[in-house]
Amino acid sequence: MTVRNDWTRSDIQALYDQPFLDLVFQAQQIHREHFQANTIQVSTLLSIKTGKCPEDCKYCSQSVRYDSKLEAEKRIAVEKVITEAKAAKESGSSRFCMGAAWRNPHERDMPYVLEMVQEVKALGMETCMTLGMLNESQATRLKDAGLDYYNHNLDTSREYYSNIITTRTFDDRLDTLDHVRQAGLKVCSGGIVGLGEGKQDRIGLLHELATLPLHPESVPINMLVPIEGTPLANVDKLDVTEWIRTIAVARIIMPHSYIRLSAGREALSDSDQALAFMAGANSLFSGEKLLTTPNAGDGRDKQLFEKLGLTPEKPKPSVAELSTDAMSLSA
Ligand code: SAM
Ligand code: DTB
Ligand code: SF4
Repeated sequence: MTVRNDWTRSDIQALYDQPFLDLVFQAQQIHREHFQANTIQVSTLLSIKTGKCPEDCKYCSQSVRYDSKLEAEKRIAVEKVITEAKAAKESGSSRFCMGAAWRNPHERDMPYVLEMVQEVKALGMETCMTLGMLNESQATRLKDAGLDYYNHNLDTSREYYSNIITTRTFDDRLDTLDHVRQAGLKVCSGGIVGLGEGKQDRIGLLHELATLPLHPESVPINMLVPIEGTPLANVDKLDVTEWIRTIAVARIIMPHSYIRLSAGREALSDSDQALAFMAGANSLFSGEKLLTTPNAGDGRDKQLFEKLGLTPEKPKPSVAELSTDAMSLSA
């Protein structure tokens, strides 16, 4: 099947509206044509600068505008990041994703993040960052330092967007994605469901992602984690089948992309998670914490993987491990 960037909203709506089991079945068939079955990519997140973000994203614990009771922290030391990255690799994670509560990185932050990328990369992990908006030069410097992925979500449909964020526009987000692509970085971009949006907005988000000039290599589909003190704290909970439908449609229309079962997984039963994998999700965040909220945790994931017969994708060997191997070969 060729990759299409010309999906129409009505194509996507027709997929979305199928009987649930037909949709999940079709998604699993497409999944198996493009990916190894029963294999899952595992990423670990770390917040490198927490809280006091000037943006007003209504779902977020880190916005300075809401009283979420989150304790803000200054930039954490690069050595601490490396310790966490090593532990993540040890527990089977292949990608380390570093997030900062910034509108965008300031120039004074660039040496800090560039050093971090170089050091995490040298461990043999894939690197990912999510630092807010990027200009072209910042994207290029991150790429040159060894960054593999940049995460920047569209979050929701263009129509619903201004109900959720007013401090940056939907087009600002598309501009950042363009800078990331132009720099040769891989794109991680998805959104959130359960923000009080309608089905048309979930379809609109999927449509925007699947009609980008190139599909994002990685598509996180988050479910809102309601945060006390934020405007979305008490929004009606979205039925989990709507989340799974969104995942299944993403799998069908972006067949080569990793679809990530992202924030909100902690609240899912093992069988709901199994259904999401059946719908084509093949990536997740491991570890006890996402950026600021609790996550499923390694122990629970290990049991889940064993129960379902899932194998995590292997982390690559580090530069140090490769040179040790080379030395033992030549000895
Ligand atoms: N500050 C940067 C930015 O917004 O680009 C990076 C970090 S931000 C926390 C990354 C993404 O996490 C957001 O775009 C949103 O999709 C997701 N996210 C944040 N808070 C969430 C929540 N409470 N529930 C679900 N997803 C959330
Ligand atoms: C993404 O789409 N989800 C991750 C990652 N990209 C950076 C973040 C989820 C954050 C959930 C709320 C929190 O822990 O603060
Ligand atoms: Fe800031 Fe990112 Fe949270 Fe928005 S999602 S308030 S930009 S940390």
